[in-house]
Amino acid sequence: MLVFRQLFDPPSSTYTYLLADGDRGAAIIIDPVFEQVRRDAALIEELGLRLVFALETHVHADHVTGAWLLKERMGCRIALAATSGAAGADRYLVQDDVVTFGERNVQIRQTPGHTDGCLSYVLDDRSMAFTGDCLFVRGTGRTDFQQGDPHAMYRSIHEQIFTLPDLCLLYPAHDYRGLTVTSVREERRFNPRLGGEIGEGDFTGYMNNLRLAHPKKLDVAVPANLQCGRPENGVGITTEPDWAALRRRSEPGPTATMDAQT
Ligand SMILES: N[C@@H](CCC(=O)N[C@@H](CS)C(=O)NCC(=O)O)C(=O)O
Ligand SMILES: [Fe+2]
Repeated sequence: MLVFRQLFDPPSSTYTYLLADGDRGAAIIIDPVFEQVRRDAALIEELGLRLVFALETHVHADHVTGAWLLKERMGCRIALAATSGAAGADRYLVQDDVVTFGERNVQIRQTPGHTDGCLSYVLDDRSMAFTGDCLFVRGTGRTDFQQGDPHAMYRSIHEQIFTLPDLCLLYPAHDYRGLTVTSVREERRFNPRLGGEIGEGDFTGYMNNLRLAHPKKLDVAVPANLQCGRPENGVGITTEPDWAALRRRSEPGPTATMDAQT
């Protein structure tokens, strides 16, 4: 049985994905967010899973990854693209590599365009793919910084994503309007930037005129993510809350009480 959870970080509109082989207990997490590590670790523990890999779709510019912190807490390994330029990973991935969790796996497709080191992860049965900041629901990632290249993105989408089965579900790294998932067939038909008969010239013209403001966290996020989210000298970021954890004193029921742990 496949365990699948789509998690959300509201400040950065980032989706994090948890996938596991429910029978073997082995799990991977794609694009964890630093500030959400406590939530994600609690979920992994509650579900009785063992996190084997934290995977990045790319070096993010808008939030700090939770990969390093998850490795500290849960002993997982970190993997991202060989072309990412990031230090501190345990494995550097290239086209057609396979990351295994239990008896399941994801296969790597290089999908540059938003950055040089963008990867998409395709589930073994090709029923789902995680497209990072390459293809969004009815949109795409931007191509105006971090080695962005709309020509490369156009080729990545057509050659690496639109060649997946029509019904393959596509899960992006962000959505800014509340949409959660799409499919190859939907995006081929309805994506306003490259659906239907839209050619490379129209796509690149559109992308070169987006004029978006830079992400607010760009200056902090990129250097941190080039170290897989490891704080400078491995210290300096508080990971524990400054409030007391709750501990149940009796079984749930009308008389159950919850006390602050001291
Ligand atoms: N306002 C957001 C911007 C986030 C942003 O630029 N996101 C990138 C992905 S890292 C993107 O491709 N955005 C596409 C878009 O906003 O259309 C922030 O400050 O963080
Ligand atoms: Fe990004």
